[in-house]
Amino acid sequence: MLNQCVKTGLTLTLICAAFTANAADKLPNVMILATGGTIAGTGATSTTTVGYTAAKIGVERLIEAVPELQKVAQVKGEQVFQIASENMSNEHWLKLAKRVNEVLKKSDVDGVVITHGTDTIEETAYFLNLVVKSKKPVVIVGAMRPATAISADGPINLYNAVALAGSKEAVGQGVLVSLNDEIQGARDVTKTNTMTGNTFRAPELGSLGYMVSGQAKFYRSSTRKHTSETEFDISKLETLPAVDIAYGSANANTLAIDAFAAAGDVGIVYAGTGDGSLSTPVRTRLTELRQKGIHINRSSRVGNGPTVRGGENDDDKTDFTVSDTLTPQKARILLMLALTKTKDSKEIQRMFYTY
Ligand code: DAS
Repeated sequence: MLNQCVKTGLTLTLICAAFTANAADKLPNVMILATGGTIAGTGATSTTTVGYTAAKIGVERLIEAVPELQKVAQVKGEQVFQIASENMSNEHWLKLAKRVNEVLKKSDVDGVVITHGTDTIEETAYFLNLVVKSKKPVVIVGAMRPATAISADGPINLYNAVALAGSKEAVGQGVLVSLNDEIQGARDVTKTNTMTGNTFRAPELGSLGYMVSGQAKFYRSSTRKHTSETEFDISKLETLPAVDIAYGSANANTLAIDAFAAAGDVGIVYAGTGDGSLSTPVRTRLTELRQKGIHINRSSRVGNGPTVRGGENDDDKTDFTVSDTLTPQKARILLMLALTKTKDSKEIQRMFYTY
């Protein structure tokens, strides 16, 4: 009798093990590329939610801290950088994008998650949205509280990001940003609050959907080209064209744009007031710089609504382009990539209406 029980027990164990192994085989394979930020941050106390140190915890510890990840994907981790994202540079982006494209080419990778600081997450997301050559999901995730804080949001954000990156629903949706149970598109997402958990919004154009108990629920898709439809190729680039942003205000002068020109910039994005308005001295100087060959993109500091061609400036006459609804920080990204392809203003403007 005892023998029979032992045999039955063993058989059941083997069946369960086979089931578990079989179920694990059915889970998507998700690669986590870690770059730093608050999600990997540590604070002096469990109530320290600002004034902590970002980029301290390695990717393996981030994964260990969320054992539930194993229920939604087969996860591997790689530490690409360990930086606070205010230090993200064009060179970091090129290295990260090349690694993402390399990983996504692997047949045993179904999606990628990038852990990232929240300060420039929207910029990295948009850059990757324009240079990743795959329909496979790429989800960028951060946290507004350090890993050491009470109710740290990193673990649930990481769980949602891995579930989203392994989901069929996210395929072909472009690069996504997911925090706070929301799914945001790379083109329109921006950080709207310096401190709170719901900071990532697409203020008027809206999020794409929600993460509901680890399930991706999409209600919208981006209308602009991205990822597998992009015309940009960074695979052979070691640097990006020098493009900087000048910020408009009352009493605006030309000191910043003069400095950019003197430094050899090939493009300047001007974050104008209102609909990309330029003070007279700024307009005069930007027109002169355009005539010297520097590409000028008129954007707006407002944060919502399109900067419209011919609205506050005769862009045909000055040969400027406009950023449409892109924020200045995203217009810089598109202008840099555009200048790797063309110096023709009409072609550049087409790109701003395409991506
Ligand atoms: N300094 C911020 C950054 O790394 C911390 C964060 O919010 O992630 O972007």
